Amino acid sequence: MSVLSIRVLGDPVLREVTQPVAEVTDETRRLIDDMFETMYAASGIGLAAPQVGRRERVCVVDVEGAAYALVNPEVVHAEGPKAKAEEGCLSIPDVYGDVERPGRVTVRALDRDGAPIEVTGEGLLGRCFQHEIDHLHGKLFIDYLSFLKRRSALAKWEEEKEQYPGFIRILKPGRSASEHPEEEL
Ligand code: K2U
Ligand code: ZN
Repeated sequence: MSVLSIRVLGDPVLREVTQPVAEVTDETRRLIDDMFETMYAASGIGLAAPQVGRRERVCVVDVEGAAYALVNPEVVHAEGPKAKAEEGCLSIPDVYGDVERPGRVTVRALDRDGAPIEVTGEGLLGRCFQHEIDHLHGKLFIDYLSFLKRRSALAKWEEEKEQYPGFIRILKPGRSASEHPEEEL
């Protein structure tokens, strides 16, 4: 398994709509495993394939130990009172904003073995499902911000992005911020 580099805002791949996976193969499983390792190295709770420069419709999630590999995921049901919470994105480091989303969603997908699954998530898990599935359709959390808040977020990103030449964020294998807070990932 490998820790991959993360593409950051400005890389056009983050705005592309991903391709459905026709068959879950060993190559798909290798991508999934690398995405989990990359997500953990970045102290994330979710990661979508475009964030590592890939165009397959695949994402991974791990919220408080509830870990899912989702191939061709789609939200088939959204309900409950809408909830607003602050979001960030591994592809837009150090930029945050409040996003309102349905409180509970049901997602249909294929798992790492290609078997159909249906999972319902609420709270942070439900939000993560929605954030990652948005990535697979070229949508980012900043797209939900008001005009003024998006302008402010993008102004901050104009400063932050200088740290990521080529829109590439390099991570250190096997390290998460919590283990090495003194080091920049
Ligand atoms: O896709 C990503 O960039 C990973 C996102 C997933 C996410 C964002 C907002 C809300 C829920 C999930 C995060 O950057 S992972 C970082 C993180 C860690 C703990 C709690 C929230 C976000
Ligand atoms: Zn994100």
